[in-house]
Amino acid sequence: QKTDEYKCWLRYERKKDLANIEALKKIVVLEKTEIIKSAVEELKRGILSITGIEPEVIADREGNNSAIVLATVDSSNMTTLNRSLNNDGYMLQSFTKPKERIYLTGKTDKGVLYAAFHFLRILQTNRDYQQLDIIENPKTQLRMINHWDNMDGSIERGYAGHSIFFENNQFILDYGRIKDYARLMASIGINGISINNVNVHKAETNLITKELLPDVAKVANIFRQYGIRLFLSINYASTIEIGGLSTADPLDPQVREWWTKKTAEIYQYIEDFGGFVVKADSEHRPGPFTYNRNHADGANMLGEALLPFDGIVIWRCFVYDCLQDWRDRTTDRAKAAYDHFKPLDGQFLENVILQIKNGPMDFQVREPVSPLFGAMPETNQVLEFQITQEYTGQQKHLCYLIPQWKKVLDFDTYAKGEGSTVKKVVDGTLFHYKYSGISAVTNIGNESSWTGHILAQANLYGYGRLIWNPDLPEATITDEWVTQTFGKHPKILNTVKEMLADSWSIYEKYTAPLGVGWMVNPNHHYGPNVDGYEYSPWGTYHFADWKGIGVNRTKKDGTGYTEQYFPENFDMYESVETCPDELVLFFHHVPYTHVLKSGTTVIQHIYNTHFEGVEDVENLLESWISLNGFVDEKRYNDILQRLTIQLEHSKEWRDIINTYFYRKSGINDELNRVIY
Ligand code: GCW
Repeated sequence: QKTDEYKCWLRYERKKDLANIEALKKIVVLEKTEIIKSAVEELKRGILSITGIEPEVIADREGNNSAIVLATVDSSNMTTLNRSLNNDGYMLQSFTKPKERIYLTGKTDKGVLYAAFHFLRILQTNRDYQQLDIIENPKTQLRMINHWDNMDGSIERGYAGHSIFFENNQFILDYGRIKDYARLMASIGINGISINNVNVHKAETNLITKELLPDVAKVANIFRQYGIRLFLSINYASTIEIGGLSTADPLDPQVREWWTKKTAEIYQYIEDFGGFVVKADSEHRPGPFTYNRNHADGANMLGEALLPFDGIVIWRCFVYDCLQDWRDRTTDRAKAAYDHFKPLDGQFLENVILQIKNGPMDFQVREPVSPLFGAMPETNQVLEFQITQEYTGQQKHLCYLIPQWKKVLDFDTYAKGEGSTVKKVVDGTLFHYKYSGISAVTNIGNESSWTGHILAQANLYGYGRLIWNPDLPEATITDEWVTQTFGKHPKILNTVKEMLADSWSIYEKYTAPLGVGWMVNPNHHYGPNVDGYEYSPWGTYHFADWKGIGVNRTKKDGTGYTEQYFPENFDMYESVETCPDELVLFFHHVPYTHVLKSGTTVIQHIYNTHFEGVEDVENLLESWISLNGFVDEKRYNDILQRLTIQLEHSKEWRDIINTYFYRKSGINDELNRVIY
């Protein structure tokens, strides 16, 4: 028996008022494909669970029966619909006369599957299913999930157990679990998943060998039934590690030939293989720099090999000097991705896509948007988010990331004048990219809840829903998730919704202030340590001394990072007057007595937010306790436990940060609260 926490938002809770609906008793299928089979299976499962009705699959072209009708546009002769639907799009329509018919029509069979999940969502969230007239097209083309799973079973930055794919350097092949995973992902529209860590070590380098490809293919087979293409992270130096060559020079003909053959071999096992995800010349991973070649040379070599098969290269831009000297104030890690990649605009093959982290540093609780978005009109771009909460509480703390991601997607780059938002860059419309999309590092593992913190399921769900349509309001996404996960009681809905909505800003309050980031313990990145990364080689500094804090990234007398933005944003960030408070320490070094736009000084802001943050966590805990009896005991207790830990650890953050700045600045808290 699968638990509620395992089923996540596909619980399909019983709804008494839906017990006797004619249309749910029969399913008409006009076309049979593997994916449509999955759609039928899901409808049967969902309808049975929600209504108690066991639908029967029948053939009925004429419409003599009340039924749900599954078809692609072509098989249903609705070819006029073709114009309104993109590749993964679909239509939901219902009629009550003469028979109750509910049409789930996809442009392709994938659309049919998405329509089935949408219909089940309607039933679960008590929306009217009798007056459906909905056309849905995903706005984002590549809707990807990246795993950082290693073959030994560990997950880099994983906070929910071990890998669901690997253990002891072998595939687990728990088909049931992988299938449930594929169902969850398809239900939110994910269409590509890379299954292994971008740091490709020895064991994972072998994923593209004859020994392991049969197992990779088995996972791909499951994904395929749910419209998901499988991707692999590859080792840039594979020609040396497993190819018997002495070089990985991308312009060496032997190297190129090796990749061409290797790629063809992969497609013999997996006909719809998605392609390669590549972390090269980054954090000690090999790459083309060794051979005095650039990233375009490296990426294009792989692109060429994948081109005949419609495969793509997802080349990451997380490239920077991780052996910096902290005394060197001219090197700025924030500038690195832009400096490396912008000059290469237009030099990449058509099936190469650059994957760019949302911010210029590394998934901090607050960062500006990476200036690379919008800066490369001739190069396909994919945005990378991090669902796993590496720097946002590691699934011990509640931190709902949808508000953060929405801010990124809505950010105006001004690349082509006003309205050149990040979402328009990565949906491909601003520059007419051939490929574009959004990726994220997943937060799942093999724990029964998939995500450790049950409320972190909301980040996974919300990610899929948001990238399907970046214009979806946060509240819509949250409502859907809460209702499907915990049922429709208004008290639960309102309470959980509010908890989620505030959680990112709460987390920000008691951790690193005003956009400066870091201040975590090195390596594992959990818990406060103000100077943890201060004198380290990673390029992660706050430059706090007794007078002030922050990184001067201005053109005027700083690192010049601000210049990477288009003029409107350059102006905003360059001047401390117009720089938004929440990022002021990211862009400027200011005295502790600097007065923020909010009217408080930096030092007082630090004290205030850290005290407030802990009080807010107390309130989160109170809110949750008020749901005792409204949520099943297991999930109630589990979440209670996490919130209790969060409260403890937020106090630690408060005290360590406040003490540090009190001692450094010597300035008292205006309210004379206890600072150690
Ligand atoms: O932030 C760093 C993480 C690494 C990660 C790297 C990356 C997979 O701490 O664990 O490596 O980012 O994104 O490549």
